[in-house]
Formats: sequence, structure tokens, C-alpha cells
Amino acid sequence: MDISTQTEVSGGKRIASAIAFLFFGVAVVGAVGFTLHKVSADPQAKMYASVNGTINYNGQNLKHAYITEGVYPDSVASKSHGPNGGSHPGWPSYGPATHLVLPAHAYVTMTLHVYDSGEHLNTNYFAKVVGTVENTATFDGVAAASILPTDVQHTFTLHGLPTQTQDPLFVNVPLPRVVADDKGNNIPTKDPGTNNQGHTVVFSFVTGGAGEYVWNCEYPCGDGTYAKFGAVMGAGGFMSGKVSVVNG
Ligand SMILES: [Cu+2]
Repeated sequence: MDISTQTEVSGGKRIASAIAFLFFGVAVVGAVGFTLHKVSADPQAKMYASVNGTINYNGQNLKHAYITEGVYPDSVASKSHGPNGGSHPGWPSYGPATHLVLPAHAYVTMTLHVYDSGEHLNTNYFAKVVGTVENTATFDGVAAASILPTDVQHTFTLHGLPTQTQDPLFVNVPLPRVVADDKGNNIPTKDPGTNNQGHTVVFSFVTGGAGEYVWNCEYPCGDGTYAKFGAVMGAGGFMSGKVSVVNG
């Protein structure tokens, strides 16, 4: 056999296998990229605050934005996990959306209709209203700076990570529980805003510049793992979500 021909053939094979390997590599990178992109896509429906007029606050004329959400004892009622409640229909959830979009430098009034029962907090701090206008909220129309730590169903706790690049924003509002009878059925409330099925909590806060924040519940409503911070408390979009503060 001619040695030079043999060398030429194996050189050609080497190029072919190098090209095949290159295509394989590109395919792997493409598949990984596609998968990561799909997994990291925002699965949470957005709720946009609607601006209606302005309000004078501390000598500043601010846009007045309004947003209304609910807190439900199960994911079906929350409407934020599809008509059948998604993968965990029995989990409590905020709804109908869990990604809140708020205008920057605005006076935001948030109304929460809350329908769940509850127990006591791990930490009494979260029974206080923090970061709102006058550090109060109204509970079925009555203003208060806190509720009993034993009578909480969930909390709305908005915060960000410590950062140099965006304004701080922290709001904590405890949500009073609906009392249940000894069979576990909720006792009707005196709140017409929820057809006597829950409580209405209203509070206002002022946003700074644009930024990305999160909110979560600090009432340990999960399963037994991690001091009741497992299950629903460890999953996104039920007892936690995003808050985008946007310009424009
Ligand atoms: Cu909760």
C-alpha cells in the first residue's frame, strides 16, 4: 500500500470527525441554552398597577397607582395557577397574578382581599405594619399599626436585596386570619368587601426609582420541613413573587 495515500485518507477522516464533533458541540450548547432559557422564563402572570390621578404627599405631587390582589386558601380559587389550580391545587396562593408591576416614584395603594385561616407567626415582628404611609393599614376599614401575632393568615412582605444601584423598598403587612369553627369551616366575617368570606386590607406606600424587588409571605404556611417553610413556602408564585418598579 502507498503510505502517502493512507496518510491522506486518515487525514480526511480526521477532518470529518472534527467537523462532526464540532456540530455535536454546537448542538449540545444549543440544547442547553434553549433549556435554560425555557426554565428561566417568567412563569408568573403580571399584574400592573393602574394610575388614576395624583396625590400630594410630603409636599410632592405623586402619581397615585392602585393594585388589587387576593390571598386564597387554595390555588384553584387564586386563579393564578390555571383553572384546575396547577400542580398543587391544595396549596394556598396569592392571585390572580404574582408578579406586580408598579410605577416608579408613585404613591401605590394596595388592596388585598384575604380568605385563608391561619395560626401564629414564628416572629412577632411580621405582625407589625412596616414601611407604609403612617406605618398603618386598614383592616376591614379600621386603621391599625399591627395585628395579633396569633391571628395571622399570611403576610405581604416586599423587599429587595441590599444593593447600591436601586432605591430601598420594604413593606410588611400582616393579613388577619379568617377564624374557623371546630370542624375547620371558616366562620363568616363582617367584611362586605369579601362577601363576608374574608378580610380587606388596604395600605399605601411610596416607590423610589426603577428596580427589581420580590415579595413573599413570612407566615410559615408550608409543610413541616424547615419550620413550616417547606412546600408552598419554598415554591415560587404561591407565597412569593416579583415586584418590578418601572419608569414611564
Ligand atoms: Cu403564607
